[in-house]
Amino acid sequence: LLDINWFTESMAAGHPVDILDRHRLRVRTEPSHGAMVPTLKGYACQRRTPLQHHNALLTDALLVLAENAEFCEDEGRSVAFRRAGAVLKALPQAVHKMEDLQGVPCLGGHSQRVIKEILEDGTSREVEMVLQSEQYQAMKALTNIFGVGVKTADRWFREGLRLPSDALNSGHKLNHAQQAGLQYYDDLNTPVTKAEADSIGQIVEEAVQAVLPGAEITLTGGFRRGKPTGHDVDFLITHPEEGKEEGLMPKVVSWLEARGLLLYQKTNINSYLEATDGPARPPHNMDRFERCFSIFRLERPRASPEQHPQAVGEEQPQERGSPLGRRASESPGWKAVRVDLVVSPVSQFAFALLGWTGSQLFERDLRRWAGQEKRMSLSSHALYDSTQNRYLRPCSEAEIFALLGLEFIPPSERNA
Ligand code: DCT
Ligand code: MG
Repeated sequence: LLDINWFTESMAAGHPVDILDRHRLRVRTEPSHGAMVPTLKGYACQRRTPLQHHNALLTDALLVLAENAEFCEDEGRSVAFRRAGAVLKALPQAVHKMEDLQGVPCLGGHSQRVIKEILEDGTSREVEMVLQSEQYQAMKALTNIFGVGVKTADRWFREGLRLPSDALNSGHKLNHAQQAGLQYYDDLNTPVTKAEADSIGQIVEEAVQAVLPGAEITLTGGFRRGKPTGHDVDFLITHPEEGKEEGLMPKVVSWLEARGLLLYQKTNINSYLEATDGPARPPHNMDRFERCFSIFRLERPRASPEQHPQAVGEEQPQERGSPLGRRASESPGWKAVRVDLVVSPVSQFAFALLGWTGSQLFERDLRRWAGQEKRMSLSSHALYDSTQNRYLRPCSEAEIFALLGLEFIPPSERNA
């Protein structure tokens, strides 16, 4: 006789189920012939996803399709390709044939066709076509401008703009973020290293201690997950005494500006109030912490002439598409770096830390798991249990995972 709990758990774990006849079901708990990992689970927050994985050829291809779908404002398709890529990152070995993927969840028909073609021919025609397409290349270049989202880039593309320099010469009125995005385009599209993130961390630490002794800063985002580089540096700031953190950001910003360390900044005030906002998540899952989007002016460590041979007279080529692009030789002393500063009251710190550590897909699946599997609502501020009609008050990331009925996944394995 069937133990229904065992059966549903096996289903949830992704084991294939065969219907033998109307009285008998068989759950295949052993890998069927050739299958590698039939037990990978369907939500990214149930899986361990290391930074280094074995299927980069496939995940890079799926990422191109995900980006392209995003450029076409087809979020559903984009997420489907991202989910397919994410599940491949969690596999313990390289995929060589389609049978290796038996029992692996999250692979839709389109993703499977692309994977099959790459396994057989080495490349996917569709991916190659996207990479060659004028639209993809232009959208990529235009959305790489800080301050330019998909909607703006799409409008510009329809008007005939292709390169960042076109945006500059088009006569469009650009907002401050876009102006900064164009001015520092090359630097902002050069990955930020961990060493640079650490240097910025020291500056932020000094600024924060100067204006609020006892405040604590934590490096979040990709660097907390162990990435060696990132597109920006994310910091979370709090103070062990609730309320002390109020009004902190403008003071930190003033301290930094007074020392000429900021090339750009825009601060949003904290607008989260549990009593008025309630457990529903705001649109686009944006949190409502006090947040500063900034561009730091980071002094470069002095290099000896051997390390920078071009410094002794050689011209550096200017990159194609670099609009106001400073040449490295024009201002070799510093680099523009995107930095996000977020202030959280200590009572919300665990949620903020979990929400700001990512990856984006890991976060998305945490929220989806909470809602669909647990009837809870998770944000970067709070966890609300709709069954008990009350907020739960965990004090650490580990407690949040436990309340959600999930095994704790450390940051280094949240790279979905
Ligand atoms: N985040 C999220 N949903 C988004 C955007 C961000 O949950 N739509 C969270 C997860 C990561 C964190 O915020 C910081 O965002 P990014 O800096 O964009 O991501 P990252 O993982 O730090 O990537 P990178 O290393 O390129 O900065
Ligand atoms: Mg980041």
